[in-house]
This record gives sequence, C-alpha cells and structure tokens, in this order.
Amino acid sequence: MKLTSSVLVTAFAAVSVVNAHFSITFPGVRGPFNEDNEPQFCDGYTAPANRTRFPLTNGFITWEASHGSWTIGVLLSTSTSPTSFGNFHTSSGGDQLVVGYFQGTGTSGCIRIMPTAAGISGIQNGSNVTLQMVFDGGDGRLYQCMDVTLDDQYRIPTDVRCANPQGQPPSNSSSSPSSTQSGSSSLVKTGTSGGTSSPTSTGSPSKGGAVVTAVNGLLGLGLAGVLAVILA
Ligand SMILES: *[C@@H]1O[C@H](CO)[C@@H](O)[C@H](O)[C@H]1NC(C)=O
Ligand SMILES: *[C@@H]1O[C@H](CO)[C@@H](O)[C@H](O)[C@H]1NC(C)=O
Ligand SMILES: *[C@@H]1O[C@H](CO)[C@@H](O)[C@H](O)[C@H]1NC(C)=O
Ligand SMILES: *[C@@H]1O[C@H](CO)[C@@H](O)[C@H](O)[C@H]1NC(C)=O
Ligand SMILES: [Cu+2]
Repeated sequence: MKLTSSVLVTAFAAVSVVNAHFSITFPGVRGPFNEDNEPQFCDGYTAPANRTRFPLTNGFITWEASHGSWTIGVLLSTSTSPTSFGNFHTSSGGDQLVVGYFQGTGTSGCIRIMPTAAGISGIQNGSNVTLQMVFDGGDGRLYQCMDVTLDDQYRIPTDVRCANPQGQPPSNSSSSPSSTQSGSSSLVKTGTSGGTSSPTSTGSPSKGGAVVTAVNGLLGLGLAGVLAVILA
C-alpha cells in the first residue's frame, strides 16, 4: 500500500509538470493559470477581467513553456468584451492576427506586439482590446488571454525585459528573416540569469528540453506503475 501511494504521488507530480503547456508572465492574464483549460478559449475564462494598460505601439508578451518546439501566433479582438473565438475573427472569418503564426524552439521568450502595425481597424490610444496568444507545442492549440487598454503613455516596467523579441505583424511578415527563431535565451529578468527567471504567480513549468524529456520518461514509468498496481 505504501508503494502504491508513492507511485501515485510520483505520477501526479509528473503529470502536473508535463501538462504545464505554456504560461504568460507579462502582461497579466484573465485569470489564474489553469493548465487543464488551456485547450479552451482564453484558458476557460469567458469574460474579460483584470484589464491592464499596454503600449499602443511597441509592446511585448513574455512567456514560458514546457514544450521546446512550437508554433505561436497572437490574435487581437477590438471587442470590449470578447467571449468567444468569433470575436477574434476578421470580417471574412479568418483569425484576426496581431502577430502572424511562426515556428521556433526554446522554453521561454518574448513576442513583439505592434497593435497599430497589423492593419486592424479600431486601434487607437485608449482602445480596450484583448490579446489571445495561441501556442501549439505538439499537443494541440492552447490559449491565454490578456485584456488591455492601449495607452501611448504606458511604459512596460523595467524589470520585465525582452532582449530578443520574436514574431511580426501579418502586414510585416515579409521582412521576417527566417522561419525558425530561438527563444531559449531571449527572456531576461533583472536579478536572474537569462532565460532562467524564477516562476511567477501565473504558474511556471520546468524549463529545458532535457528536463521535459526526463519527466516524460518518469511519467511513462509512473503510469506503467499505476497500471501495474491497478491490474494486479
Ligand atoms: C483577477 O482578479 C481577480 C479578482 O481580484 C482575482 O481573483 C484573480 O486572481 C485575478 N487574476 C489574475 C491573473 O491576476
Ligand atoms: C492616451 O491615453 C492616455 C490614457 O487615457 C492619456 O494619458 C494620454 O494622454 C493619451 N495620449 C494622447 C496622445 O491622447
Ligand atoms: C476600457 O475599460 C476600462 C476598464 O474596464 C473602462 O473604465 C473604460 O471605460 C473602457 N473604455 C472604453 C473606451 O470602453
Ligand atoms: C517590420 O518589423 C521590423 C522589426 O520590428 C521593423 O524594424 C521594420 O521597420 C518593420 N517594417 C515595416 C514595413 O513595418
Ligand atoms: Cu502541453
């Protein structure tokens, strides 16, 4: 019995790391990180909350992930209360992108957000908009939302750093030099070494492909152990 519960604990610990998917460290998101709901619209939070100020012209999102290889894009809704994917579509029905989809590697990074450069109408100083980051690290599309007020006077706090921003507005995608960008060392936070900043309240996955691979191995063993116990 003692063995059984320790195997279960191991399996659950491994599951929570592997399922961490991706999280956003800046700006604030709609609600507390909920890894189980990340495949859903806005991580399962349907109503805007905790609206924060965000630069009108030159902002960024910082993120961390448990997946080292991914496709990222960022949607933008100009609705003051977007509650479904339909609010993030263009009039012709496609994704309304403020950052075009791009692929890369790395378990943390930052994404350049230039709201006025994406060819989206209704963007001006004072606009309430919602950014929805789309992340696919191999286990499906995952979503996090940030409800913001665009403000040309707002400056991102200096302890939130973005040394090597990734991504381009769709209208500027032709200037993107390559299809693969490394994000492994682009997020730098004051007081820590690059790319290894400490976890935040939004929830933080372990970093490093080796760790994830090791954990995947553990998970396999843990589940096999649980199955063996259940079947016995
Ligand atoms: C948003 O605000 C609510 C109410 O104050 C709080 O419970 C929640 O934790 C906040 N979410 C985040 C991500 O700060
Ligand atoms: C933009 O909006 C902010 C907040 O409402 C305001 O402080 C600022 O003066 C505005 N800028 C311009 C150019 O109107
Ligand atoms: C934007 O949202 C803020 C906070 O929810 C609200 O006070 C303000 O009136 C809104 N502005 C517009 C133009 O809707
Ligand atoms: C495209 O984006 C790059 C990087 O932000 C910028 O330097 C360049 O001026 C942009 N080009 C256009 C046409 O907006
Ligand atoms: Cu995942």
